Amino acid sequence: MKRLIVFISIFFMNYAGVTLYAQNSSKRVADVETNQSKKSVLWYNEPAPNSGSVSRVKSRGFPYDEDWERWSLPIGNGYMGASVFGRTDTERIQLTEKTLGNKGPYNRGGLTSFADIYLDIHHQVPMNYRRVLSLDDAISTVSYEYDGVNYMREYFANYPSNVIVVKLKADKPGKVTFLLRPVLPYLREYNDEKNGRTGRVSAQGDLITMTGEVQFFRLPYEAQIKVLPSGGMMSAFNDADGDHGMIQVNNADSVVLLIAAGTSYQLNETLFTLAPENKFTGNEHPHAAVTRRIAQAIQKGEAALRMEHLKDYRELYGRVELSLTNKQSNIPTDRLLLDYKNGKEKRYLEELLFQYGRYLLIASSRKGALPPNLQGVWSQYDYSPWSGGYWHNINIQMNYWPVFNTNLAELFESYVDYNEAFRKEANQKAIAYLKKYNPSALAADPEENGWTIGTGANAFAIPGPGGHSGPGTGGFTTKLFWDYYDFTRDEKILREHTYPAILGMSKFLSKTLRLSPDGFLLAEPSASPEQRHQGEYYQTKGCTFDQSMIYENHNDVLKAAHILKIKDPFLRLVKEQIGKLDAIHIGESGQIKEYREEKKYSDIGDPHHRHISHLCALYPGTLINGTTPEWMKASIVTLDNRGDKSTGWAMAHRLNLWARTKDGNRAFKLYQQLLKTGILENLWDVHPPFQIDGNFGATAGVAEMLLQSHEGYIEPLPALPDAWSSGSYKGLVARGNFVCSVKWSNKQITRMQILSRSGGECILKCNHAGTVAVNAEDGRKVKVKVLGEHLISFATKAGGTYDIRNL
Ligand code: FUC
Repeated sequence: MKRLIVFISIFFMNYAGVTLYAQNSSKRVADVETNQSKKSVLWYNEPAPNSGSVSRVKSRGFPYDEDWERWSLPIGNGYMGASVFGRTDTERIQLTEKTLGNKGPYNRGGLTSFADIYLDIHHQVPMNYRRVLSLDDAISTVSYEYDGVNYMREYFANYPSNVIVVKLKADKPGKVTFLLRPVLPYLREYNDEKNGRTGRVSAQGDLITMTGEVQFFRLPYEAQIKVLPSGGMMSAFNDADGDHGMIQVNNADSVVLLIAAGTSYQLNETLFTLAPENKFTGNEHPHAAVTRRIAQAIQKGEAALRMEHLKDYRELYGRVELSLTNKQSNIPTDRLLLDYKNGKEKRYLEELLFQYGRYLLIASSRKGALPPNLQGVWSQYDYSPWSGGYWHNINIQMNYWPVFNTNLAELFESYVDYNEAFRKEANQKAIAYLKKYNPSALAADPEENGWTIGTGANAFAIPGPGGHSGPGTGGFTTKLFWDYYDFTRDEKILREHTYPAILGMSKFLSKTLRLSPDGFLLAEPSASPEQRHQGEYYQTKGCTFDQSMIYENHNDVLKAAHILKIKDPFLRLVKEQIGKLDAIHIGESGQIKEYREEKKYSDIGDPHHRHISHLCALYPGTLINGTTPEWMKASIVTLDNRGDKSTGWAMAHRLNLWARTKDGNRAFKLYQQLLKTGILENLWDVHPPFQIDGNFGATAGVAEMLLQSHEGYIEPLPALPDAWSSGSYKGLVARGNFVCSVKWSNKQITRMQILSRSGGECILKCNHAGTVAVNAEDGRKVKVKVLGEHLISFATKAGGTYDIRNL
């Protein structure tokens, strides 16, 4: 790693720099690109607007509050998220904790907002206002001048200590004065609808405690805010009922707030099997754990917490750099986006959105916490859209599409833990499904039926497949488990996580197939996610989505068994079945058919449906690839017919698909379209409403344009658009655990470096195999084998770095 860093410091000189928080004038600044040390920042010269009450607008039946969705800035540590509004009159920090659930929109539980933390500051017309979210540091700041004093606030979410830290300071002593006034939202008496929530806020000394219970799950929750002022006076107030505690701070030099929240939720397999009111019975009340976290944070102190946060965060975030321009735009992010929409494109914004996906993933996917849901770890709503769930017909998969290739593999552990916890219930779902649809295939030994998953899962319950999305949703999910191994090449991961997941899935999927009169094995019933025909969800036999996802999973099982040297008679069946899946068909329009019974494109279903599930075999699957040129051509016909216009995540899927066709300009068009039509001022992606999958899919898509490795070799710059004719990246990961850094100019690679983290043979696509030179870090020439006109290979040592020229 050290060696890589040395290389990078030569290679990417323009990244060195210092953190500065320029006090820009809130007056309109000229749009000048500077080439001072580039930072990745979102910034605004106004606080988030305040248009009054929340949830006035609806989108797809769900609340859509523009102030929150478009303008608040998110920080998070996997467990908790905070949306910061940056206001100077009354600041609002909206707090989400992933395990706080209520009845939700479907009576199956769902994410709900934890609290709103208000700070009454009463600074009405500030000067030189600026609020920033630094992606380099995962710190948000607010700074302004008021009445001759410069004020500054800093917000960060520390993962190792699981606390959110807010610091308020001024450049003159005794000037920090505010009322801390947290509010618990959506409180209701317990009632027959079971949507009650109790809660009280009490203040004592320097501590505010928010505690209560959610009726639906009888789920206790608690948050604490510790107030640590330097100088000044502080007093705690409570109303007559003792339900609305507040703390007034007067004339302090600076103040630190430490925020910790938790519930009695514990991720384990029994929670998925129990009735809502019993899921958390007997679990420890969160009071002790929250108190402990606050006590530990006090002991560490703000400066140490900040250092701990930076060390933890930068180690992950700093692994990847992308440079499409040397210049940093100096206009606020909302104007940058607006300009972009009006055709004034800035490469800087394209870089920023890419890195933002990585930022959001680090902020919402950490070991020990639940995986990122449809809103990541940020929801201000009573009932979050689609319950803030883990939708398995594309959304949760897309959340993790950038995790491996953008060098964040360990963030996937939070999904692994969740998936393994629901596996027992998922086995029950598999049994129920087979009993209903294919009883003769049901195995007597319950375990032999494997596991399955349907679309609308969340932190509290999982469904089986059926209805609008077929059993292939399981194979779609397990692709992540295969990639988890394929990118890390960690045999422990393969043995302990990947193989059990994909084997169990094959066991289930193998029993969903029936022999057709022409000798093929077809999933029955089968449904291409959410596609409708004549107003109804369309059900059939052997649609391309189901067949291809079964193929992918079966194929991965065979590869894994081979590596692990596993002999199991079941594998023979898997091999036999693969030969009869007959997944991909080309239709009369030259398209990849969505259904076997389809002739011309869109005989069946909505021609422009947002889901394009029959191309999951192209991405994230690999059944359609460069060695199947006819299918590739047909995929392009399908993509063209489906059209580029769609909702947030759906554009992101198209972006990845176009990248796989190696058409850089078309992929770029999708990226631009996503930026222009699917991105809000705070760079969150909208379906609408806000749905974070599109952010993650966009980041994955950019990585897929710059590096591919699914065809048995590493291909640097497989889909480079003309607009990115020169640039560089550092730290993207290829299958085989090769960390790749590339510099190019005029669309030609000038230099490539590969760190081999796991050793093994490195196969590389190049322009002229004969001219390629590879050197190890000690300068030694490495023997290169020419495998073809455009393919070379060389042996690598684990930990070795290789410099490649004349590609
Ligand atoms: C999938 C999509 C919907 C929505 C939901 C959360 O089912 O088809 O449009 O994004 O997930």
